[in-house]
Amino acid sequence: MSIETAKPLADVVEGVKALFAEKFGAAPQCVTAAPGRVNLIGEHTDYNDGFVLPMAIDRQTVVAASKRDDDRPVVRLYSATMKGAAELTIEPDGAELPGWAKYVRGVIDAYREAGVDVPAFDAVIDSTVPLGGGLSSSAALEVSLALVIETLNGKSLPGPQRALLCQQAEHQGAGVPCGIMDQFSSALCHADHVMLLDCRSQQPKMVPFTDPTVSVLITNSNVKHELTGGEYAERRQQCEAAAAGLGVKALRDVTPEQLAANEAKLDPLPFKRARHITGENLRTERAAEALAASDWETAGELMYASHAAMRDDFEITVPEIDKLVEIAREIGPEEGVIGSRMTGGGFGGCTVTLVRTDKAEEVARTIAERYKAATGIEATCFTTRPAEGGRVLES
Ligand code: GAF
Repeated sequence: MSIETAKPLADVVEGVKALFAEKFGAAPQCVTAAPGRVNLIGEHTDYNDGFVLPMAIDRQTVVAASKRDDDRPVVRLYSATMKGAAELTIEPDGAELPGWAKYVRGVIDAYREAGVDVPAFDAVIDSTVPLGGGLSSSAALEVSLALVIETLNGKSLPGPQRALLCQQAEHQGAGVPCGIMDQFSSALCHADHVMLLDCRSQQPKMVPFTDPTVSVLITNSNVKHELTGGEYAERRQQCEAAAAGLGVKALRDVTPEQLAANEAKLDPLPFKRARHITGENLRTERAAEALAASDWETAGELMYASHAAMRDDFEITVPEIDKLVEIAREIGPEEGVIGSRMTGGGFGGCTVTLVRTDKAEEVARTIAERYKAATGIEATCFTTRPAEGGRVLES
């Protein structure tokens, strides 16, 4: 097993342009790209008005597009990733769409509701973001499409507004009541930085992450991650119920000590959920400080503590994911592992592990081997450094 490498961005761009010419008979007017993200710490805190610490990964969704030159008010799409086509009317018509095209529907509707004129266009989409791995492939699609709409009608929106419209797209198009982390990451992250986002003020603070001796290893458990399954919405409701029980606007407003002192006000389940959130907010702020100070030992401990809280209190991990973190911890700092935890919404997907760069290949190999032996499943691993957020590549 070796660390996977993705097709370079330049090759993906050439590929979508060539496919666009083949499908639609001309060169595209614009090409946009938006990345997936990995969250280093701060899980399920975003919709609790709390803190998250994601970074963009160097896996992207690329879209080539042109305005249509006839009168049909439609968007024609071809997805190289899904090997399928879809046609959408600009005005929503309730037509059944393939899953991936619902995100496009969501973006078009969100922009129109915000008063943006969405032109009829043709587009080809390709992506190197793993699908269903908790790495925000949907946010990458939304943000790259949002940039197409803005480019084709000649009006660029501020990044935070773009991210919020994409969040609305996810709510309406996919029916997932997500927070703001994924779309803010895909729209606003910078290369060589992680983003400490206060989800209440919606003010991102960029924290440099440039130490070449440390890399981010992403390990896909290849256990499917489906946020539309209802558990995500259920966690969100449980957090809101806990905040109501404590008489606060959001769990952001409660410290772990205040929660402990008010345990009697909550049923055991909302109490456990709140214990994860209140602790995770603190851990996230501390991890941002540790990262900025290259205090890797503290950062690693915070990641393990975060994982334990997601497993025991928030109950969003699965045995395969717990196994991956356990293996990483067994490998330990001597052999290059700084810290590890599940990343993303949960119920499968990926772990994020901070590793010593010179040992990354060996760590990935050991994790994959031991994981295969324990579960019978092939993990896939790749390393990444903090990448650039969504942008227009050609117009
Ligand atoms: C998913 C959601 F889309 C995010 O908003 C966030 O809540 C995350 O799960 C959990 O931290 O990715």
